[in-house]
Amino acid sequence: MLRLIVILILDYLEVCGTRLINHFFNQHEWPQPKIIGGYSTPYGAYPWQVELQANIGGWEHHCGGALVSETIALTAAHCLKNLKKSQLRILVGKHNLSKNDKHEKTYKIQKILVHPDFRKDGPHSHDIAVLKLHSANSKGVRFDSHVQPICLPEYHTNINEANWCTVTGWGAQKQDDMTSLSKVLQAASVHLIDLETCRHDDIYGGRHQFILDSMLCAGNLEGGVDACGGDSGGPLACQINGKFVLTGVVSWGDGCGKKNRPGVYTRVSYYADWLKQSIFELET
Ligand code: 4AZ
Repeated sequence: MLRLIVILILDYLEVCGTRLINHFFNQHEWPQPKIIGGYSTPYGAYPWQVELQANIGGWEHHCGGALVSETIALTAAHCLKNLKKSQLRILVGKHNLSKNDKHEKTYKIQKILVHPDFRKDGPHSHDIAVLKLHSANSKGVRFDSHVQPICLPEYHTNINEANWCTVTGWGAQKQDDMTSLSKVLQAASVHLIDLETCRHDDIYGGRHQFILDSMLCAGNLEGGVDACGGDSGGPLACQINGKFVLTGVVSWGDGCGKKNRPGVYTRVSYYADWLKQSIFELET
């Protein structure tokens, strides 16, 4: 009953970046080789996580994404490469890929906006896209205890205020085995790495893709904790002023979990204006 009241209040206030199911990392727990160096999550602890499936001779896991409103999800532009919108669908409330989850719902995609500069400044640049979900009732996704939107940052949001961030996905658990998808949603706690450090010669300096200001590096320079294939498009969520904010979108990296090769994410705050405009355009 109390839970129902909280949901009704959250729905009414359109609060983003909150959750009813908590997930605290126990640093002493033996790390399992998941996401890379992550943990299995409790169902509903990342209620903004969506699964993007592609139909390539049958529906299958393709990428992650993040729900930001009743009708809009964000993902990485590279996840949409060579696919028509009829070959894509979004699942919300997903937890275990080999089961029917209690709160899961599937949506077709009505419209896609890929960032106009995608790949303009290198192979992995401006890797962001906005998806409008198609639903029979025009209201879109119904939020519940296991399905909630994440907040978007403003251009000026100081993401360095976040003391910890979490990347989530069903992606590969071993970097040399891209087929080792996880059944249950995984989460790993990662540090934000400043651009200057990430551009060092022994990290991503002097490589084929320059680290742009529109990118964000996160992980562990020692290696061992990272996103990997199949996590792409999924959220890097940071807690800022008590709310989870979509700080990064899983984009690329040299392998997964390697020393001095952190994960590279699309820096969502950099796109705040484009996102506002695109979401407005798609919602109206
Ligand atoms: C990929 O192939 C991919 N370690 C995603 C994330 C990272 C590397 C590769 C970051 O989708």
